[in-house]
Amino acid sequence: MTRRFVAALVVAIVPTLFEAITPAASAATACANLAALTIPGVSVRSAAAVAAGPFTPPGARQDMTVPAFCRVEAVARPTSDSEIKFEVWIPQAEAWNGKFEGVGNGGYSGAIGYPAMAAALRRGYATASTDTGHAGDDMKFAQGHPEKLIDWAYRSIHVMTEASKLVVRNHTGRFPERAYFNGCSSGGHQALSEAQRFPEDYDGIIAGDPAHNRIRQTFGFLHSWIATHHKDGTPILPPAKLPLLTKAVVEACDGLDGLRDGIIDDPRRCHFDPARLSCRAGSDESACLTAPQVEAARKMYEGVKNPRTGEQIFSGWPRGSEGFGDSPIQSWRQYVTEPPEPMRVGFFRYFLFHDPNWDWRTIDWDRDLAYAEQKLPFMSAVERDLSAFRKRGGKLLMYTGWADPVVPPQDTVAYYDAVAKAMGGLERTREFFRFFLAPGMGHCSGGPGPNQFDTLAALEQWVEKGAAPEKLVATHSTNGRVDRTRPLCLYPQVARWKGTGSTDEAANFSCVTEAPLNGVRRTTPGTR
Ligand SMILES: [Ca+2]
Repeated sequence: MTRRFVAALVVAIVPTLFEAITPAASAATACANLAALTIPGVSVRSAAAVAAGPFTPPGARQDMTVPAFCRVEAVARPTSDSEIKFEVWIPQAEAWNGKFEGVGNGGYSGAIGYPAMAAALRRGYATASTDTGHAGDDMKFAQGHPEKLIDWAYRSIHVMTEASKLVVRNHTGRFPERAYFNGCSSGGHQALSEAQRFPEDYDGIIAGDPAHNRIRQTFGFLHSWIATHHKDGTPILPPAKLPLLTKAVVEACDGLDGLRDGIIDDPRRCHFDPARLSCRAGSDESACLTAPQVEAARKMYEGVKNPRTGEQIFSGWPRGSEGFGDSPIQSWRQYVTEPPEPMRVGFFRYFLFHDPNWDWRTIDWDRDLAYAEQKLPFMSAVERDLSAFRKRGGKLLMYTGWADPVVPPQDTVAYYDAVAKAMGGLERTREFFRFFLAPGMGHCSGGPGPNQFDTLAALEQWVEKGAAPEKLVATHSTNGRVDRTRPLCLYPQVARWKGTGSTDEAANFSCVTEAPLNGVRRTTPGTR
């Protein structure tokens, strides 16, 4: 053995020994050493201490303010075709709360969720996020790459979670005491997938507006696009007609919950018919709906049925979600009326039929749905039996917006009802899985209803202190100023004004159980 080689060996070993004996060693030194980690199937690309202050994530236009942390960039390759990029951020020893928070993605992602990681870090969490195994939101990534589709569907979050806990352990000298997952939209899908498939990964899971009924949701998008476009692909419902609809819906149904506050508490109780906005002969067509527009809106509310069996394939979108805000995602614009082709048509072209020229006009709602559910069942996360997650002591907190224009809340309600039925009833299910609906909230945030609330704080209390959340207090802000607070009640309870005091203050509301719905279809069958 040459002297130089021995010297190199000593240099390589000494920091490892030093770190093992004194876990509170200089964060900068220990962080850089993480580059030499040898987790099977994982390559660490870089490990470096980041100073407190402004941090500009890759690809971002704006910087974020962060506390000092150890930044680890890594790639996981569970299969030869996998390339799952992820990052692990670990606070400095004195700032670390001893816990880990995995954060979720949006859409088909292909991007690490830096803002959510920064939020976790500021709360003292070690945190991780992944690009789910490909770059960008384009669905072509899975063309000829079935393993990459599995990585996106569920594997990336799991391998990120397992590897990240090891990275945290090797940096701090101990595994996180608790692990939480927090995601909305596709992140909500990931959250439910973790509870169903990898119950050991997380002690507590937050699933927001979950797009977990993915296959049927995609059929729902296709149906909604066809319903709102002419055969030549031109839109039937122009942008200006959407707020017109919401305004009329709210006028018609706001009072059904007993309080005229601009919010429809439960859109399932609202049966507004768009024909009430029908244009009369000679009327100004900008302020009314033409016959095709009335028909398009009706189909949006009705959802898609199997023409052979009559089965409801996927629920329609709720009344009140048509156009309640200026942003395209605060209306049907982003996912339904504005895309030049059906949203997620790539599912059919690249995932299902392997036919890049597939024409949406050829859809067979019966045969093609059966084929999709047979070929790609792993794309959805609709398992109702959560007993493994319950058994390990896991806690699951789900929420959604009653005015969500992207993921219909009726489908989320249907999933919770189905789980409650499978898991021994509502009371037994609430022991580990609680659901909160936010009236007037859009997709994950925004909307006329109170839409900001701290799910992580509630989940921490539940997991760590055994204090199960009975309600969440939500706020609504205008131009950064809170102008209304309201409790979000434990499903199926609803918030009712006590009859005195301001209707803008949560303290003046109580959570009550309402009479069950009559004659209203409550569930989307076949969510499995
Ligand atoms: Ca109301």
